[in-house]
Amino acid sequence: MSDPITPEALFRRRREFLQNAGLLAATAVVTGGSLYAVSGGGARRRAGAPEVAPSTTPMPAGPDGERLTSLRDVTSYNNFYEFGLEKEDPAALASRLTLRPWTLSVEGEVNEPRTFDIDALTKAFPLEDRVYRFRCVEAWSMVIPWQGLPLRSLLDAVKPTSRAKYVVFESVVRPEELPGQKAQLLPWPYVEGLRLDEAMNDLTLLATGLYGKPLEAQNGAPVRLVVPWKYGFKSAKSLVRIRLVEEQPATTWNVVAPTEYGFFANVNPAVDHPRWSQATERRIGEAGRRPTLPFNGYGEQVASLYRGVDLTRFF
Ligand SMILES: Nc1nc2c(c(=O)[nH]1)N[C@H]1C(S)=C(S)[C@@H](COP(=O)(O)O)O[C@H]1N2
Ligand SMILES: [Mo]
Repeated sequence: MSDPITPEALFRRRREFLQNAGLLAATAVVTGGSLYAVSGGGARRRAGAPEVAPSTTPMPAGPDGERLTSLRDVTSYNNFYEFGLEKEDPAALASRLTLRPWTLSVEGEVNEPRTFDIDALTKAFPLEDRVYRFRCVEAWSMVIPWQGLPLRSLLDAVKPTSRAKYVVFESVVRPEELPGQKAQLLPWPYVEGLRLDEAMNDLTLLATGLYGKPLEAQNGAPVRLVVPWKYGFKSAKSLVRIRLVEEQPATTWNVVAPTEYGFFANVNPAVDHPRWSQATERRIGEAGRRPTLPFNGYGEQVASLYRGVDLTRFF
């Protein structure tokens, strides 16, 4: 922990250096009620993209001063059923997934459908740093420093039609590389979905990296969704297709067990899962439990999306 040469320490030092040198273009992001500077360290800004003033706020440890979860825990305690059911399966088998070439198509109710090569995608859009809490429905949580592009930038680029109401996310299907697909642990592909306004919210991220490095396969390389106010299963990994549609899509866990996993899946301490109380959570790397926050602490940014919705019924 006190060893300064951890990946985390290097990451933080690089950030501080860039920060002090005024090299970080920063975007202000409100996390958990406090205003933090979330800066674009190492980001490639597209020529002609608007410049954002450098931040004067120091890089936070995490939302509300919470400690970042160690890189080791983030990359070795995973849910990714394509690789198997155990938390250590994804890291152990990650090297089986071929990450290049990789394309992500964006199609359906859009005026300009496109297929992006993954390396072109990360060059075409400015990448941002976002430190988010991540809460699994199994009642464990982490704090993860992601890099990625706001999903909204990508959706704006393909120009949704007026019929687009939902966004569908499809993970890769490759049974030869993914033992959990060969074993048919779930119906494949893993599919998730958001309402268009949820997808367009500023918090919704297409992550391509964490801790300043490209994603490892176990975290959903080369590109995965991150929706920090929803349970982790909404954040589909290793995406190959994004589709805009008119109707609410069938999504993996909601189809497998509809009474346990809702379509919305907003983090909600007041609505328990049949097997896990959602009132508290175990922060990985910490002793004891901490209270779970409504919308995982992001209510200020997202509660208005659900005005008039009975969140007990639409869990
Ligand atoms: N394709 C795919 N995406 C997935 C999953 C999965 O099994 N397959 N598991 C989900 C669940 S339940 C969680 S908690 C998060 C875990 O992300 P992490 O391992 O990067 O922390 O990924 C989500 N995305
Ligand atoms: Mo999860």
